[in-house]
Amino acid sequence: WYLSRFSGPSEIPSYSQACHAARGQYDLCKSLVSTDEGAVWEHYACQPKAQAMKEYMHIHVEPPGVTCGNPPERFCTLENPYLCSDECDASNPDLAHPPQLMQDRERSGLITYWQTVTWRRYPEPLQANITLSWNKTLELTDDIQITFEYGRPTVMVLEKSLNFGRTWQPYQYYADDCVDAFNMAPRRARDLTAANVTRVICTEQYSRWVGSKNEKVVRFEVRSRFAIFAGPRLLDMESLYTRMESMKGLRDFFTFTNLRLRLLRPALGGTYVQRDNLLKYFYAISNVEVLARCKCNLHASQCLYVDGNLQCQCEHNTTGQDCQRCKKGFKAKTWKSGSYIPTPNGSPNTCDVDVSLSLSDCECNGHSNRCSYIDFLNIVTCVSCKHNTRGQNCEHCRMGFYKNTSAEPDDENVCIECNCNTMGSLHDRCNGTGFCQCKEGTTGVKCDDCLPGYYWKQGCFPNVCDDELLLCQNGGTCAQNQRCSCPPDFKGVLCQQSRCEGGKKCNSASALTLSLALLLCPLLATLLGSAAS
Ligand SMILES: *[C@@H]1O[C@H](CO)[C@@H](O)[C@H](O)[C@H]1NC(C)=O
Ligand SMILES: *[C@@H]1O[C@H](CO)[C@@H](O)[C@H](O)[C@H]1NC(C)=O
Ligand SMILES: *[C@@H]1O[C@H](CO)[C@@H](O)[C@H](O)[C@H]1NC(C)=O
Ligand SMILES: *[C@@H]1O[C@H](CO)[C@@H](O)[C@H](O)[C@H]1NC(C)=O
Ligand SMILES: *[C@@H]1O[C@H](CO)[C@@H](O)[C@H](O)[C@H]1NC(C)=O
Ligand SMILES: *[C@@H]1O[C@H](CO)[C@@H](O)[C@H](O)[C@H]1NC(C)=O
Ligand SMILES: [Ca+2]
Repeated sequence: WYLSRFSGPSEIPSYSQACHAARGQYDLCKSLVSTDEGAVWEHYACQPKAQAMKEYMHIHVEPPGVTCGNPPERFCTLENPYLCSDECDASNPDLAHPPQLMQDRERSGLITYWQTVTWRRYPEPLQANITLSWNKTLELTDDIQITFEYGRPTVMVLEKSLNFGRTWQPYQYYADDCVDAFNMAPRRARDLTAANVTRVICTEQYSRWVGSKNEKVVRFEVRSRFAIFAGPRLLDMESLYTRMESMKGLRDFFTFTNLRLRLLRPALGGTYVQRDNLLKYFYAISNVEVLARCKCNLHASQCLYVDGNLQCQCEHNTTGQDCQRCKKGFKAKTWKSGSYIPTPNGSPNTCDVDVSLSLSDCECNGHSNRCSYIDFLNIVTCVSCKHNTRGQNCEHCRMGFYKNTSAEPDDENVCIECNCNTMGSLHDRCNGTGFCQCKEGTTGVKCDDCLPGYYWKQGCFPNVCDDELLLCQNGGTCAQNQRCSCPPDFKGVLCQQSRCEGGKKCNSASALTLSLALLLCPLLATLLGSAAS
């Protein structure tokens, strides 16, 4: 039943919230349930259905030139070793065997397969690597099955990567003689127990010669490992899921982002390599079946192929390719994967703004380690933000500071002082790029410069005189745009006014005498007056 749930063509439609109980386990992220207070949403742990992942896989074959047909080449088979009339020719679609034939849908019963060059270069080893990538973390739900035509390899390793191909680890070894090939005792997956289910084994089950038509498939056994917990017919999946929660490494064991097949020695059809007929030794793979589900951390019931990538359709206010983060605005609580327990619906561990639980999880970008709960706003906010920061998460800058957008949010110097010139600016605040607001006539990022037509004197003031429009007249000179310094006979802002008015004789030589006389007159008069009396 478990397998038919996802491997059959009749997938259950995703929109079916009414019949939750009738559906498979963990298929639903939420459902509307009626209570005394009306309909409310209930949330559950949820996971996408398994999919045939070969549809989405990228295949890379190494070394270059290992695929047959370039140049065209003849080959025979182990069953018909002396009838070498078959041909592989990459330039002829009917005779070509490119890698994508490992993942095509075979219509009308015609088997299509990728094929390598033959072992002409014996005794140099005939080896090939096949890397399968999804750019998505996946979880196996059924056996991996690799179908070999013309015999299965006698030595092979299946490897997996959990980090998009940066590092690899062996998943299972395959050999017709495990001790000889890998110095490992031969094991069978079905002999594993709960105590050693995640052990990497070498098996001889899929490598011994039984005739190339009798057994074509090499398996990585997932079902027999599941069966240790779920029973031989996998009826008790609940018990498997419960184990996945409690047993460290069990879930990770079935998790991967890439798979790699290292083909180390082809089928021999006997014990020895026949050097006189090397055209019957090669690898040919007609199908790679990988049934798996997207890893969505129990936060999504759907995984869609969007823009060439598998993407979890995250619920529970989570986000990310694997729903591995809380959505913005829902980070008051640390992110947690959903949980299979308690059965039957698990725990969604949603990222809602559940403030009562979140005080201990105080996120202040490193500028504070104290939060408090504001009851009427129902939010948790940082208190005593340091380093000139402020805000609910100390994510803003205090008045009079602006943010260095190239600095990390937790940088001590993330807020830069505005440093507005106190004389030239309207206030001490600046905008997001550090620009202050300037008074009239003032300019510059910090408002410490004057616009043309203004001069600086504890602020900018309009020019009194200059060399263009506000010229000092009658020979006066402009001093620092602040005032005209006038010749003795003239006065006024621009020296425009003569001092010698009313027909008096007035020249520059007598001006000083006159002004002295004018200055002395009252004094003389006083003196004369007192002498006369
Ligand atoms: C297969 O990959 C392994 C690991 O990167 C490498 O050491 C080996 O040379 C490769 N084999 C071939 C045939 O390219
Ligand atoms: C892999 O997936 C991530 C996340 O969806 C995406 O950003 C990235 O471009 C993908 N890489 C490739 C090579 O498609
Ligand atoms: C796992 O344990 C069982 C019993 O404890 C044992 O028979 C079996 O050989 C072990 N398998 C491996 C691969 O160690
Ligand atoms: C996401 O958060 C919003 C707002 O708090 C809430 O109404 C909604 O129920 C949450 N969704 C889930 C699935 O928890
Ligand atoms: C902003 O931060 C970056 C990175 O820390 C630093 O290199 C730069 O000097 C800072 N800019 C200013 C104006 O402080
Ligand atoms: C700040 O003001 C300057 C000058 O007006 C402007 O060029 C800049 O775009 C402003 N920056 C922001 C973030 O508003
Ligand atoms: Ca095929």
